[in-house]
Amino acid sequence: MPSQRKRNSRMIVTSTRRRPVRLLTLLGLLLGVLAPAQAATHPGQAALVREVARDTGKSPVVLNALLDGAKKQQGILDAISRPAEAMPWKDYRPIFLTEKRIDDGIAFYLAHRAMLEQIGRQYGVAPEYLVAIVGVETFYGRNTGKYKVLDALVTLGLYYPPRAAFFRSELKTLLELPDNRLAGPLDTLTGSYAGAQGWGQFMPSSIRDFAVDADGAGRVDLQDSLPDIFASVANYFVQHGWVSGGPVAARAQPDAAAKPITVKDAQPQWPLEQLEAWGYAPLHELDPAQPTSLQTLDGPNGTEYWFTFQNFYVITRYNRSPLYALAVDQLAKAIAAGVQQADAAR
Ligand SMILES: [Ca+2]
Repeated sequence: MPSQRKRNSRMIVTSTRRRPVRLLTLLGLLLGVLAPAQAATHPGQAALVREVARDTGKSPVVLNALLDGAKKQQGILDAISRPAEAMPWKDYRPIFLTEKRIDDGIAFYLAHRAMLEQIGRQYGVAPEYLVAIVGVETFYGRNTGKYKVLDALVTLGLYYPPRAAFFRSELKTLLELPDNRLAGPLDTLTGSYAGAQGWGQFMPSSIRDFAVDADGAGRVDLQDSLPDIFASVANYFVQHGWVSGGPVAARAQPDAAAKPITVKDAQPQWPLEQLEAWGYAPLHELDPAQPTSLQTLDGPNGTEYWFTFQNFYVITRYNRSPLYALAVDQLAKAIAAGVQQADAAR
């Protein structure tokens, strides 16, 4: 078989030519040091290295070595080119609102309660929302991503024209981050195919702008430090306008003559009483002056209408999808209810 012959010949080559190969590698490294521009492995690498070196004073040799070690991965290009899932709420909700995800969230909350509630008080964000975010993003840290972050951002920033501006900027930010803002050496970091890292799936610019060293160890570690992970999510919320104690979403009941409403994003744009005047009634008492928006979703038992508020909008700053924000809200409420039940049973 051809493949067998190929394997045999490769074995011979590697065993007899080991030394010359190493010498060549050494020579290559030496040439790389003498002429870093010629060492560029990726299109646009030389310009990127020049910019990062200029803006940070980092060594072009070190930057080139990092980028030379990064690989363009076809799997990453395939993953990002898949059509966005335009999934109805009735199919989206069951993915995240599973018994296991709720139970694990309750157990996680109870196991780390003091830390979570301390961070919740400090930032003014109810801790169940912090737990729900990492529950939806990574199943409480279990699936933080298997791709090398450097590969992901090199692939999308240098080989994917449709979103190159965004991902090249994230790649540049990654290279510019001080070592103590990262969970480990840059070439060892793993994350999603889009280069998001840690339990909360932070992009490099979010690490730069919103990540917090909450445990005081002198390093931001969104992979292994629970205080850093939860304080960083809380800080992200606060910096995007989270209202402490404010509502997120509440079911709305339309009357037969309710005015149809479509919104372009989840930003609250009417006082609740305006939506009431248009035929949407809250199921529970709510502040009629509360700035509100409305989501119309395709639920398991027909159309669902939801009043959404400022904090819902903040969750859509984490992920644009209103379905995501509603799933986080419902998971958070289920976790909070479970914790209350556990308390009552004691
Ligand atoms: Ca830390």
